[in-house]
Amino acid sequence: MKRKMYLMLFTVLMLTSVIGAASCGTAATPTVTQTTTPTTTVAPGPSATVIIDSNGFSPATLTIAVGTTVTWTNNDDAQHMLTSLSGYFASSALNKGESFSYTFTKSGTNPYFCKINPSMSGKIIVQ
Ligand SMILES: [Cu+2]
Repeated sequence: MKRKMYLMLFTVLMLTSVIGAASCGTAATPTVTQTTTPTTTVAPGPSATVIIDSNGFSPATLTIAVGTTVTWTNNDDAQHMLTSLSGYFASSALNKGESFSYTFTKSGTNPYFCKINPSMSGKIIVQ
């Protein structure tokens, strides 16, 4: 009677270790097929939009995280030309419907103005 109990316990232990070994083998498979992502690939960061119209830049002050790409779109009939005071970016003269994008990689405050209408100014705060 006692011997039968040991035999049963032994069988259960054997089965458990076989299942354990099988699941171990399955879990190890993805590691083998895993590919390394090239370090040169830059993940697309968040984006933000500034609209240019006859009233100026909207929003005039925009706060973003490092890595954000800001796209200015001219919705005005007149041409506008973005110029960064820090020299980080400068667009060509943008006609209505045209856009200019710049990705901010450094934290800081970036004032800018319109070279065609210098009274138009804005600020991008990068945190
Ligand atoms: Cu302008």
